[in-house]
Amino acid sequence: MAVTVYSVEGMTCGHCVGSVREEVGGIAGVESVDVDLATGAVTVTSAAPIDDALVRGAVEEAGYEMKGKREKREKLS
Ligand SMILES: [Cu+2]
Repeated sequence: MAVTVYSVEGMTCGHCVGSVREEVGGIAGVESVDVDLATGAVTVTSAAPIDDALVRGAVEEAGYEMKGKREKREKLS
C-alpha cells in the first residue's frame, strides 16, 4: 500500500474538492483520495505507487495545479 500526499493549489470550496477527488480517484489503482481544503493537501492511497504524472494530469483535468509532493510513505499491509 502506498500513501502519497500532494500539494494542490487553487481549490476554494467543497465543489473543488469533489472535482479533484473524482479525477484523481479515477486513476487506475487509486483506492482512496482525501482532500484537505484548508491546506491543499491531497492524500492518495493506492495498492502500488502511482505515477506522479498521472496525478498531476488528473489534478489539471479537474482545473487545479499540483505544486508538488509533500511526502510519500509505504505502508505494509
Ligand atoms: Cu470550488
